[in-house]
Parts: sequence; C-alpha cells; structure tokens
Amino acid sequence: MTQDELKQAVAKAALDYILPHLESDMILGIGTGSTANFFIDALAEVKTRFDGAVASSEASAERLKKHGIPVYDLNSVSELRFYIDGADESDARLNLIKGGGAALTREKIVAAVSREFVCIADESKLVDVLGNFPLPVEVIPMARSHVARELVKLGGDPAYREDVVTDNGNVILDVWNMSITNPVEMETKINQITGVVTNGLFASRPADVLLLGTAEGVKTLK
Ligand code: ABF
Repeated sequence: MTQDELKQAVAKAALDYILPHLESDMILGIGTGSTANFFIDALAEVKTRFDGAVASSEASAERLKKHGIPVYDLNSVSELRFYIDGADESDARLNLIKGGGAALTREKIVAAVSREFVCIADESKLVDVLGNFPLPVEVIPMARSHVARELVKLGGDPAYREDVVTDNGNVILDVWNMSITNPVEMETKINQITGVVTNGLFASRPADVLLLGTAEGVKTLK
C-alpha cells in the first residue's frame, strides 16, 4: 500500500469511529494536513448527520466549505465532541509532535476544547522516542533570535523556517536533534520561553486514540 492509501484508510476508520456518535447539533474539530484532508473528503459524505466544524487552519476551513460543511468560529462553540487530526510523530503513549504544516497553535487550541482527540496517521509516524522530526515552535517575530538562543540551551538546534508566516502572523523555528524522552517537561519548558506562542509537543494534552494505518490494516492505540 502507498502512504496515501494508508492515510485514506485511517481517514475512513476515523469516520467509522465517530459515526455512531454523530448528532444533528454536533460540531467537530478538524485538523490540517494531507491525512486530515482525506478525512474532510470522507466526512463530506455524511455532512447531513452533524451541524458543522471548527477548523485548525484557513486551508482546512476552505476545504470544508467547498464540501458545503458549515465552519464555525471557535468562540461561538463551548465544546467539540471530537477533534480529528494528523501528526508528524507519535510515541506509544500518544504524545505527539505536530506543526509540520505550521498550524500548531490553532491545533492546540482546538485540541484543548475537544472532548476526544482522534489522531490519524500512517505507520511511519509511530516512533519510540519523539524528536527525529524537527519540533516546530511558533514564535512572535521580534523574539526569534532570543527564542533560538534559549532553544540551544535546551539542547536543540533551531532553524528558522523561512518564507512561512503562520495564520496568526508569527514565524516558525524547527528544532532539530532533540531526543525528547520527557515530552511533558519539554513542552512546559519551551512554552516558558518569552516570545514563544506555543510548541508542537502535544503531551500535556496528548491524543486520546491513535488510528494507525499499517500494511496489515488500521490499528487502534489508546
Ligand atoms: C497536521 O498536519 C500537523 O500537525 C502535522 O504537521 C501534519 C501532518 O501532516 P500529514 O497528515 O500531511 O502527514 O496534522
């Protein structure tokens, strides 16, 4: 199976996972990226069974709207029953690295409002220790150099992601060469650096379930 076929399979599995719970007034949290895009396309087939969605990026909002799925402002919603999104890496405890698509801050906000975070990924994303994928950090532009120096003190090797401005008007530093053995601690430490908006570790609030596309079929990790 190709990687895209694995992504399509987990997108379908996520739809099957949420389907029995859908209600006409329910609003879903929807993520960003190619796996999330497959999910949005699958979700369109059942769009009459729920009310609408909150998106973690402008790109996903556009895709939802193109399918005729209403998109809400998060401030008008008190709870999202599910948040369905991809990841760049997951460990076996469902701590994640996200933000390869630069949408990490909005993703973290949507995750915070969601009752159940369903992560969808192909098997290449499951790792023993997080950090092979460079950890994205969203930074207020004027603090970029300061934050980079502080990240070096934490053992990382930050690189400015040039030509990328987030949906919030900020910049991204990608931190290479970190072996993140204590994700909750690292997430907290990085967030305490002045000028950091947020970082791509989802460990204080990890995924609740990981649907993993493998050559042997979709595996469910909880
Ligand atoms: C989002 O999309 C991000 O947090 C993550 O960076 C990325 C995963 O992309 P893909 O599904 O295309 O591999 O979920």
